[in-house]
Amino acid sequence: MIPDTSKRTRSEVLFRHASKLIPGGVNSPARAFGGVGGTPPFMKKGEGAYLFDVDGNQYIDYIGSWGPHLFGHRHPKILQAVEHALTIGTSFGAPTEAEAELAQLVIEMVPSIEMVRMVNSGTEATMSAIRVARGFTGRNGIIKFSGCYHGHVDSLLVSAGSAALTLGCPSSPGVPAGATADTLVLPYNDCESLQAAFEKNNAELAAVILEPVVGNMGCVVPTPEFLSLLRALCTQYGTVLIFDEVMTGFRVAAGGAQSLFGVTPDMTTLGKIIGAGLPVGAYGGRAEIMNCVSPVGKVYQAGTLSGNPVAMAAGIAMLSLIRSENPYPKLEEISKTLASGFQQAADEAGVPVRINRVGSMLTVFLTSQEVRDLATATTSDTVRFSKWFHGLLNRGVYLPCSQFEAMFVSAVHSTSDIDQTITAAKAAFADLSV
Ligand code: HOZ
Repeated sequence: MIPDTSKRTRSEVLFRHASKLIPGGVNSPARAFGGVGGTPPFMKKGEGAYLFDVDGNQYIDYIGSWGPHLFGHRHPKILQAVEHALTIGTSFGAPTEAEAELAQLVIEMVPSIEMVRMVNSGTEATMSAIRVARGFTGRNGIIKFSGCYHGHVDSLLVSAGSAALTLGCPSSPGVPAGATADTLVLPYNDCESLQAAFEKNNAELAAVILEPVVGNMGCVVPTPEFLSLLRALCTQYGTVLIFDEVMTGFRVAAGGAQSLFGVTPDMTTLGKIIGAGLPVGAYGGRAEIMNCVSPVGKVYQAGTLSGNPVAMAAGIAMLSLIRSENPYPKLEEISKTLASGFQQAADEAGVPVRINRVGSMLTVFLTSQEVRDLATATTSDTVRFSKWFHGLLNRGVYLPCSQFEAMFVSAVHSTSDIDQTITAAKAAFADLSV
């Protein structure tokens, strides 16, 4: 039976109240429902593959806190590790053994990382990686790709994806022109413009940064030619290749997208999963580059809460679980079933869709065009997407609230969760023709 989760009176009251106190009622714009309209459900609790809102509704969760809940909410091993850490202390501002333990796990699991520095968010990780790449090369230029989002770093907040795109501020006011003067924006997957940009600017280019599978304009998959050209050009011109694996790290494979596609970046940024839902980010790479970071080198980067003992404990538990459980075959299988169920449901309703998927990251684009970059992603019918999204939400399925985000499947989604989602998707697609 499909549940009815359309009554959200308490959430509406809380949202109105929060909106008087917090801009837009939210602490991060992506969750404000700006791209789909309506009121976001206020959550009371997560458990396994489910979220429960303050009105007593239960949802099958495909956001998983935008990526980190690879094993669902409140996995006992993660809770145990956090509870133990709490008995020791919440923050010392001094080194602890757990920091090297998590660093060791990251280095062993991600092929290109020889040294790593912990920070508190993906934004901090990308901001720091850019600074280090500039310090290492002595150059200022950066290439980023339109529709990729690397957190709200000034120099990268140009033609950005995620909520910046959904809410119509891909290049934000408040970012001085000087901050982005050295940022060159190119279309994703476009080998010709990449080659031309390097021919013209190679002496200036400190770094190229990209999401090696994009999540922030919806899920967009890189072509093998694009990735290998990137690697070749960066090697040829001494430019630092940065893979932003904040979403893909430990998500698409234990070694991230770089292990999946067999391309080795010089630096990698991580987030989400390495904190198991607590605020952690990290950046790492070749030792030669990482040794530029203070206090060994002169590139300054710091943080009182970096390497926080509670967050480190959660991260160690998460990466240890990944190693012991190897969730990827199951994630692949259920995500594939989900994607083909969505496709069949759309076909039956006569709704053109394009589904992009890499492992447990996927997006249903409401367009008939192949989606390979921002221009093709934005051919999607966002009005129809909003209707489909609400059709699912009202039937107990919680998807990312924008056409330009990826959904995440967890290893604790059951066959019956997937079946229920497909049944709800069918009904929501059928609503579109009404
Ligand atoms: N940056 C996240 C989506 N790509 C959204 C973060 C949030 O609003 O929680």
